[in-house]
Amino acid sequence: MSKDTEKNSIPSLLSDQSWKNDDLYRRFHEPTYSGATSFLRRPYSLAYDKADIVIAGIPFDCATTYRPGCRLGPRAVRSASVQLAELPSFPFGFDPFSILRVIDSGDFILNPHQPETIISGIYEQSSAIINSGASLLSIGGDHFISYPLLKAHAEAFGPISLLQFDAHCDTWQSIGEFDHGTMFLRAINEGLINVESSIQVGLRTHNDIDVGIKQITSPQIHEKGIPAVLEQILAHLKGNKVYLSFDIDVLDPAYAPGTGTPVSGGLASWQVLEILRGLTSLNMIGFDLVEVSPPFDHAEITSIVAATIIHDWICLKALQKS
Ligand SMILES: [Mn+2]
Repeated sequence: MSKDTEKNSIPSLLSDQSWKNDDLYRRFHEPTYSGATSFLRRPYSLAYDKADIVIAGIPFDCATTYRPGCRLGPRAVRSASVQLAELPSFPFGFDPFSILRVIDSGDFILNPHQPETIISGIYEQSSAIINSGASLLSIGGDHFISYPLLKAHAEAFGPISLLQFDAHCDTWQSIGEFDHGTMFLRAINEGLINVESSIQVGLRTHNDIDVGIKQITSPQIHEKGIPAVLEQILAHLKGNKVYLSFDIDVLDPAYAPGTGTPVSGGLASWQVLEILRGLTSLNMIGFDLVEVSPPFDHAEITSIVAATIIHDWICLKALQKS
């Protein structure tokens, strides 16, 4: 083939890289509307020890207090991630998968009809990934899943600094085993979290119990602006092993309607992304994004922002490695 013909030829269409691509540093263009979806089209694999980041869906929503549905979150977020898998990342301008090996390990196997197996099920499946040396990136599921995830991370890394984005503090007193508004109090009582070096961002609900975690509310973010808030977060977490737990309801319901316990007055998508993109200097050892409830979503608004937040977190990790 002559050079000219080569230049003008249309590249052959490929598809289904989620199961046909066996090179973790490679990705190819495929139609956004077709093919089996994995998160960002990353190959499905259980070879944890060959990966820098392992993505796992945790489709559990039996601890919700209001609207259920986030057991369908992992599937919806994977589906919404297709557009982000198409081009080099924005605003970073590079391909994170030329730097990091990222696999999608599918969903954790959990039996909601045997609730007594849920905590150990999440703990054991997440420990297997963490102990392989890879970072675990979990897609919920309701926020309760953070409790067994923190348990697994604290066992591997010691007590952790929690960076929590949320409309709710989730440190209320529990009235039962499974409650997505109480698991951080439980984690504190069990010594999984280092209270003095943890921080909650975007809160806009009240709790009579002050557990001692530093808080930045949504109104404070609106008033002070992003640079001032970022400065506080970075100063508080500097040098620590940070676990990022991101409840999508930190966003205002206008930006994330598809969630179980929406609260007005929250953050806009751009505010959240600006804060997140400023966290490059943090040592983030693990990450969960929770509470996306597709039955209450419209036009994939919530799933798209959730996929973007996760995508940007992967880019931060890539920036740190490059
Ligand atoms: Mn929460």
